[in-house]
Amino acid sequence: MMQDWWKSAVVYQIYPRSFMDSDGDGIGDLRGIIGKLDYLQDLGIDVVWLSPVYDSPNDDNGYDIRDYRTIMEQFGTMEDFEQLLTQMHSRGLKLVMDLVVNHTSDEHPWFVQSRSSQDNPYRNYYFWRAGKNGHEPNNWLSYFSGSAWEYDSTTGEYYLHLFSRKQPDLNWDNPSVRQDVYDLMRFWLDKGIDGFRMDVINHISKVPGLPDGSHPNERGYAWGGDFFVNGPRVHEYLQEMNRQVLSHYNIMTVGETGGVSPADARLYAGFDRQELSMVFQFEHMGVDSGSGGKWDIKPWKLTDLKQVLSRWQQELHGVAWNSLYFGNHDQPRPVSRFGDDGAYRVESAKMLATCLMLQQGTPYIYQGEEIGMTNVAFPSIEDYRDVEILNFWRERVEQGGEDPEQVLHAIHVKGRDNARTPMQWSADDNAGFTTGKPWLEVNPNYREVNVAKAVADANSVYHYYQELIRLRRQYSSLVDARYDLILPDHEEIYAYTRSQAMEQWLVVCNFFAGQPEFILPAGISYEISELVLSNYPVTESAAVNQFTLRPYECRVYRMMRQA
Ligand code: TEU
Repeated sequence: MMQDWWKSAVVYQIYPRSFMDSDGDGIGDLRGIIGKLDYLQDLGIDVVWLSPVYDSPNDDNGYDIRDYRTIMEQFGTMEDFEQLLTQMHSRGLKLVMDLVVNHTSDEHPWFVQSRSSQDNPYRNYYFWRAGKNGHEPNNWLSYFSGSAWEYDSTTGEYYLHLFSRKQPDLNWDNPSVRQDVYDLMRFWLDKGIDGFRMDVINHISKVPGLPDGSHPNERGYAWGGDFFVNGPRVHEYLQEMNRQVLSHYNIMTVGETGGVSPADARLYAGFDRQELSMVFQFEHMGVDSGSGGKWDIKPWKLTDLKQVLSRWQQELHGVAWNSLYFGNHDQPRPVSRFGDDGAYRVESAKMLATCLMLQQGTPYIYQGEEIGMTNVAFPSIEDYRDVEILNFWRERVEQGGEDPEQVLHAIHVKGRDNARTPMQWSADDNAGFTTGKPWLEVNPNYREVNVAKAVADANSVYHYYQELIRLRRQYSSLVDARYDLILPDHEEIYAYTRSQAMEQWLVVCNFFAGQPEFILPAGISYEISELVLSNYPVTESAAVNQFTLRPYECRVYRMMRQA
């Protein structure tokens, strides 16, 4: 098995709570996933990234782990897990688990011990500090609204939680923490899993002293990311993890690293770094956010999106590996965010997939993207479940007195539950996801948008994804060919080439409903061209030099130069 098999792989992310329920409790589970492995194999993906399935009180739907070595009861048993892994491997599918070790659940035994007394051996597994002048130890904001500190009356001190108050941050400066994490990683790797997605892994090293963030808001709180994002010892810890654990297995790792630049990514995922295989960057996820962050919605510009993605392509080429994604369990649905989820849902979903998956890097398909699932706009905050959404509502509406309609609109556009509505399998009740009451309501468009309908329709988004995945597998040049953006200033067309030896790919995507003229820039020479893929019927398939694009039209040409 090649050491870097993940460079040519296509990954499919499963959010288990919403994928398939086998026992009618309204919550997805492992046996539900087992029942859908043929579907995943037919799609053509190679790897499944499985969001956390460990025991958890589900304050953050499994990203708050209470026991790293047992399966969450709602998801099934360890025997179910081992059957899932065996059945995936028998189909040639690989399984990457979600490693959440920046923090645990506050119900994890380590934290239960740690909070019990100031001299407990586990006290320094977490960050405990005395208050300052009647306030929290510093002014950091949590990602989930409010202070990043929670007062605990048992010992009269505060503990740090960058996320929910039920997700206390682990103290990675403590060597015992690191060894216990490495042990739990080996527990799963020795079962035969094929790697880890590492949750907020670039947050594990905090600046000593935990200094205040600058520019506090009117309530006195500030972004503290300067003191925990890409912290002072993060590479030391990841290189130690690689030496002691990762390098002993033929696996892939992807770090979730919000706040990294391409230069940072070269340190985390450089071919010569012995840290991670690749990272998830977030710059392109910020093109529609203003200075106030994700909830400060601003119109996005295609030139910004092209500039960000192209910079990542060029600055990692040949030195580090890239991940490619538009969606996941934290992001709104791409077809609603960057495409058209109305009249041109099918065309724009295909176009977005083409634009993304033919770039250099490992593509990640989030469950439902392959059938063009869309955002949902529930009428009431009562319909939402995500801790980030509910804390945002409480802070802005209940405490801040802001306009509920405006806050609900921001949730409709950017809320994480957009991606967490149950997978839409059929037009049956609850979209065939469950025979019970779903933990989160199904998107009302499931009768129109579902797997059964997509598989039966040769022109569906699903069959187009199959074709795209086949294309990547057929042409190895798509793994290593160099990416070059063309028409950088065009506000409607995203076009790029991928070049290797005498072969050149031309990918042309119309991101909007207009009908712009594509003109091949001078200097791109070729002798032979072949239209390999498109999301519309194309008659003048040879006309690669100039053609008019239809709404959300994309075309892929393979061109050859003669020696
Ligand atoms: O997300 C980390 C992260 O950066 C999120 O705060 C993300 O930016 C935000 O959700 C976008 O609105 C990881 C997991 O993917 C997320 O599901 C967890 O809630 C979080 O860590 C804490 O474990």
